[in-house]
Amino acid sequence: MSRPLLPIVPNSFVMKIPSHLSAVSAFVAMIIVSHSASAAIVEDVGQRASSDLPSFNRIAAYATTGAGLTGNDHSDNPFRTMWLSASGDVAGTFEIDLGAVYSVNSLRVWNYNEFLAGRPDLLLRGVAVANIDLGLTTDTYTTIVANQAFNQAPGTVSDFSQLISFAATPARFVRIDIQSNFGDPSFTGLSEVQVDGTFLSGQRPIPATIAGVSSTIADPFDRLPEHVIDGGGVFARTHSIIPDGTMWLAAQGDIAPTITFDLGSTKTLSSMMFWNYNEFLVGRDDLLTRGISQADILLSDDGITFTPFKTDLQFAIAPGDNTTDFAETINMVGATARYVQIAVDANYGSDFTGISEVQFFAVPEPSSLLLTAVGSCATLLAFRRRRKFSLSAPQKSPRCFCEKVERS
Ligand SMILES: [Ca+2]
Ligand SMILES: [Ca+2]
Ligand SMILES: [Ca+2]
Repeated sequence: MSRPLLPIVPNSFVMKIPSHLSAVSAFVAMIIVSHSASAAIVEDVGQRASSDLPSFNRIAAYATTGAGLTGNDHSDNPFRTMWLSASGDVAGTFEIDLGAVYSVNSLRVWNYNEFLAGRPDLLLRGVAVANIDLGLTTDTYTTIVANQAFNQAPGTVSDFSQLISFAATPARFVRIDIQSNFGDPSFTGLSEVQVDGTFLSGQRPIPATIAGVSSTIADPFDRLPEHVIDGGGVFARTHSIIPDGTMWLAAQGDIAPTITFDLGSTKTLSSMMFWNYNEFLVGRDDLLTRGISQADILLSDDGITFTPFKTDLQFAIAPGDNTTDFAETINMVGATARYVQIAVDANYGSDFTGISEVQFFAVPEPSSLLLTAVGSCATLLAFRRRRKFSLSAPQKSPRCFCEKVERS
């Protein structure tokens, strides 16, 4: 619901804006005030860890999707609620992909909180010291907080969260670079991490919920349809190969299932991003044939009556690794609806069918476009004016909506 905010104009720029631009800067200032930058928890983030413990249902996704949280109290049962490293990876990394650039100003961390009677040593698996790194890309991490001390979890169901604040920094990626745990020789884990920030730029998916599915495989599998919209398994346009906690799988035999998404209210869409079913086990390439080969997309305003929007769309089989960008972009221009349904025609040959992740993107609101344009133009004009006085050689400047905005 929150609006995209203006790009931050550094103080040095604002100070040097020539007087004839004062009207523009005043307008920008007014907008900044009227849309005051209230930071909020970034929802549905992607994540990855240097290793996971899927055989014990302790994967990175369970530490960012809210699993185990009731309000701010976190469960003391790690089953499907916490992340734990593989054995031996005691000083690894835990990374979060915000999906867009935010001005990030704090993390809220719930340390590893596994409780068993007579086993207080399990709490030694918590992160003791870590660097907090931020980056616009995963190649440009900068350490924002070095050697941050983490609080050990109490082993009780309670709010034991720790707020780690720092100077607001533009970033898409957050890395907890673990230096040590509290002494466990084999494992390190976390219960939950939330990132607080203010949206700056990029494409954010529309928050969605699941309105319905034709079927879902039952326990002991955790392949609920929610895992295709909660960011579980997504990282920089790749997706995890671990299905439980990150993918949806329909029940055996329901090879042409339907899954229906609720966008909360009627939205004018621009695109849909789709990651096919990506489960991989050595010697089991057949698991990838659970992916969708062909499907229709239908739209509805009431969730009852659906109208075909795309028919017989083709989808690629997933790569079965967690390093390939295999996101497929479907053009949704012309679609205005609250509900979107994927109705599968066929999969790649399995008696199961599933999906890893789906994201929907809206056409930006006109007001947002204007705000972005005005903000960009103010920055650019200030920059151009400064260069006019400071640089001898004229250079081409990128064009934007400046002319239109100046006239309006
Ligand atoms: Ca959790
Ligand atoms: Ca997923
Ligand atoms: Ca069809």
